Amino acid sequence: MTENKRNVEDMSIWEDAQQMLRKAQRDGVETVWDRLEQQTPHCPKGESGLCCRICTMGPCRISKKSPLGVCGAGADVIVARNFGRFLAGGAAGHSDHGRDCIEAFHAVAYGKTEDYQIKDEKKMLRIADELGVATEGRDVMDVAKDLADEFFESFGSRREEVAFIGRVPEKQRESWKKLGIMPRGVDREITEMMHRTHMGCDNDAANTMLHSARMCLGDGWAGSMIATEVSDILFGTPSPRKAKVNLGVLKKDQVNILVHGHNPIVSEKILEAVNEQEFIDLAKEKGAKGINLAGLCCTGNELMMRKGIPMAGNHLMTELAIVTGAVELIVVDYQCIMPSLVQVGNCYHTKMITTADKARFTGADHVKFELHNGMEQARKVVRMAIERYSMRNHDRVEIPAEPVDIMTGFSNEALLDALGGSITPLVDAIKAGKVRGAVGIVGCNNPKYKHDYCNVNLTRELIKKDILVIVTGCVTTAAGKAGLLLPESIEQAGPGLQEVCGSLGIPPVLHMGSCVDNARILQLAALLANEIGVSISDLPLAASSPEWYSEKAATIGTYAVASGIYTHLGHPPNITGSPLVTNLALEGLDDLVGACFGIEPDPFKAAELIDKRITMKRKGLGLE
Ligand code: SF4
Ligand code: MSK
Repeated sequence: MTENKRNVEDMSIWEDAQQMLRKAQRDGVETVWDRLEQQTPHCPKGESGLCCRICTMGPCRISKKSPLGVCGAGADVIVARNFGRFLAGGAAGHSDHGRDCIEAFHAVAYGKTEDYQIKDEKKMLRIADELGVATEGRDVMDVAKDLADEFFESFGSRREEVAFIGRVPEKQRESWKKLGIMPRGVDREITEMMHRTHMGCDNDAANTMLHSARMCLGDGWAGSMIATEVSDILFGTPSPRKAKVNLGVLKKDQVNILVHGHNPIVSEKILEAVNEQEFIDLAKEKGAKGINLAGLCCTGNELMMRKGIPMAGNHLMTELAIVTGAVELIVVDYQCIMPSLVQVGNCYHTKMITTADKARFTGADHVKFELHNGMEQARKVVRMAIERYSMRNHDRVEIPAEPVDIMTGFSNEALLDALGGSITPLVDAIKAGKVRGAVGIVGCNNPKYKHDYCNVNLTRELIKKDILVIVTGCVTTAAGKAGLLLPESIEQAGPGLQEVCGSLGIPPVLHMGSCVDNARILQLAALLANEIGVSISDLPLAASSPEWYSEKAATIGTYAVASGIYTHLGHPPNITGSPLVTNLALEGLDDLVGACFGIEPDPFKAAELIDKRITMKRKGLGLE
């Protein structure tokens, strides 16, 4: 193992992370920060998007000396193609997650599983009405069957637009049609991106970028939105509740199980199993005081939003959670799960269990979850965790920090409830300047940054400026650990936001869920725009992903921009090798869709940048 030159204090702002980084060094465990050091400096051609591996006449690297690939493609085309494929990965991830949710819903509707049920029938009927599925006088399961089919249709290739487009303000829909970026089907747009970027197809960078926008809109307004809505139908629509966050949620004297990944289909069953008396008794028989379930990343967000299950950590905390030496088993579904978790687990007694055939990890045990056997498999996994408790070396256990309280569960339904049933009070607060605007801070961690430094400081700076912040994904844990997800944190907000949130009893930073739940933010933006009678791009809104790393985060940023929401990123995607693509992302898209990207690694400067944009939009609405 190479020695890391960075001090642990420079790696993360958190005490629990720093303590575990020191322990990892003592225990000889390699972490993501060590491997980053080994990989640095990164290949400049890859970083700027100038390496093309699309065919075997190449690979080609573009430089001043050789400005064209073997086929004649130049920097702009190569960068646009690479970026298009990068975004396709993100759109596919979210949307395939969405498809898995529909399959579960379909199985429930057709009586093919007893392990899953419709938990929010009211929401299901409301959405059926919204999408034109007949509900009047019909059996609920018949409605569910038709609604499942309707959802599947949004993934196909025979529609002119995906199902939830009706939520988008009309003026905006018209402009998407004119631009040719109306998403027709989730799978269709992803497939078309792969086709367009095959050698010898779309050799016009701007045209490829427009299709990127269309494909990402398909993710935001269909793949992700369906994932969110169906998860609510199957597992319940989140409502405000208390939870706890950081590594302190692990329990020294209990069997600790971590759930990691994204889709609640597996984790909800694990939660049910850990609460079964048979297993609690078994854990006690083995010398533990009970079974403790905690979440990581977005699966953690899903369980926390709906059930108040504690969150152990975000992306960069996943290895460090195992380093506590207190985790018997980590069970994963898919996305954002570092392959290194198997090796880190091997340094302790932690077993990793995979559950999806599409996300297997060499060295992990595979317990395949299917819709007809979810509960049976969950019981198997929980039993395995309990059996491993006797293998724990208690001398190597170190659990840092006391857990921090948070308030979670702000679905749009919950937010509307808090507002008294209508969006009007929020619109009034925006008009009065008490809430100057709203920003969704979303996404990941990246070891290139000091962990959570930007996520936390940007959030703090924005609420000071009377800007309501909504968090999802891994930013949630950052804001939570900083104490910003509690109503008491209004003291850190500007006077207007203090007044509004104080009167509603809500925090100035609202947790809206996981990565796919960014669709909730789109829906909220559309609600606001429709209430005021403008396009989303006219609103004083922004999005930000300060420490992003994943393809999915770039896709979210692109659907936010294409939907008219200015989006700040801490660092650019790998597009800087093409001035055309970079200019389009940073400026040109503004003329087309009313929003663009902004890049700024410093969270304090980023807050100024976002504030400027919000002020401009307020002026445009005649509000300032
Ligand atoms: Fe090179 Fe063109 Fe093939 Fe890309 S598509 S690898 S630029 S020859
Ligand atoms: S898990 S995409 S690291 S937010 Fe959704 Fe976190 Fe980013 Fe994955």
